Amino acid sequence: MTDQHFNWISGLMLAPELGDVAVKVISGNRISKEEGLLLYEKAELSFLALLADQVRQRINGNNTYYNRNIHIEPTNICLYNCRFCSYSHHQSSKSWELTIDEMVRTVDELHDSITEVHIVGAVHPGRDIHYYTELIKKIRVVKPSIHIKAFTAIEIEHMIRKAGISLMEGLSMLREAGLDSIPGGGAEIFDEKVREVICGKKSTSEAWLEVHETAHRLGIPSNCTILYGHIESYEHRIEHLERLRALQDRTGGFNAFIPLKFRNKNNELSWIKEVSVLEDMRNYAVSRIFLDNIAHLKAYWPMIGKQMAALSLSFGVDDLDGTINDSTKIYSMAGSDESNPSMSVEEIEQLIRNSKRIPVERDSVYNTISKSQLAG
Ligand code: V47
Ligand code: SF4
Repeated sequence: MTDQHFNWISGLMLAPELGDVAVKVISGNRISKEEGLLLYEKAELSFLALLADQVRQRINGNNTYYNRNIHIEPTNICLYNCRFCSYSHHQSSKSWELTIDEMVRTVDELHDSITEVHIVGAVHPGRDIHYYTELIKKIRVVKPSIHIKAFTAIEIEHMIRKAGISLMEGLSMLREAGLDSIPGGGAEIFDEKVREVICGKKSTSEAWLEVHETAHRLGIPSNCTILYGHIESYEHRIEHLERLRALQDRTGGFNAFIPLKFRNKNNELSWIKEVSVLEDMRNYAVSRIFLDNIAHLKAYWPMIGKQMAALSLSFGVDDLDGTINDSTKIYSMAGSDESNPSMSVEEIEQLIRNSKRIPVERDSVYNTISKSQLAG
């Protein structure tokens, strides 16, 4: 810790225990669950921003990452009926499913500059792993080098269970078919009592963690998420982060953490008021400070809107996901701020430069594809 840091901490009117946390964070030491909770409950937002910024700067310098991707949602027909979900056929007047040929055609028609296809949909009761390995293999044929990031742990657990094989066998099959990584969805909140209320029938937290741990052991990296701002408490959030941090200590397989803000339109939890933007920023900052072993913190801009995503860069965020196309229904139906989520490379880079950060186009595992200049 430098003299400048010391002067900065001494100059703040802090409760002594917050001063101790600040010293730990600035010295690059890990904070405990209790200290994480203290930050959620007691710390001023400006203090959190300063600490989160220190961690972001240490891990990622001034780089802010994005990639060129497309989202495909295969179906809205779902075995489960999560109460926060606005997307599944239970909440909609229409059930729909894309055929393998339709999805492959979408990928085939993509411009070559798209580097990643992200595939997440509902848990279709009739589709098992053989269906999905065929989809991946066919995508590989038309775009051999595209990165395929597909299926939440919940979709994976169901497709493998339905086929009556082990997780290790199923994930190996997906990898051999061409799956490159796994997105972070389906984690929601790990506390089983809260989970029971908001998505009772869905796979357990243990199952979610087991899918990711097994994938990491097979060399398949993944992302992780939290769904926050519904009925959970700060204790539940810290407990969730702690379980992710512990898994990351064992495997190192998580690339990025993505906090997903609960949106309340058109679902069974619509009576819950959405949390404020200040709360979103508090959550980004505490996540950045607590998850010292996950390199990237992603703001999923189609969910919170472009302006809030820009603001989040001052609260620990270093990744804005991708340029994305306009087919993302999971959030638009839940009331996200972007009804037509797409951003051109020029727009995303300008947004990053306006925050005095360096735009870096990345591949799906955070290798640099191109790096722009700060000025602009
Ligand atoms: O698991 C569903 C969330 C997730 C709502 O890995 C909702 O790069 C808020 O996997 N309000 C799926 N959230 C999304 C997902 C994802 C998204 C972006 C990036 C990545 C990545 C993964 O969407 C679900 C659930 O947590 N969700 N409904 C809602 N009403
Ligand atoms: Fe199905 Fe996913 Fe919606 Fe739950 S969140 S009902 S698993 S589509």
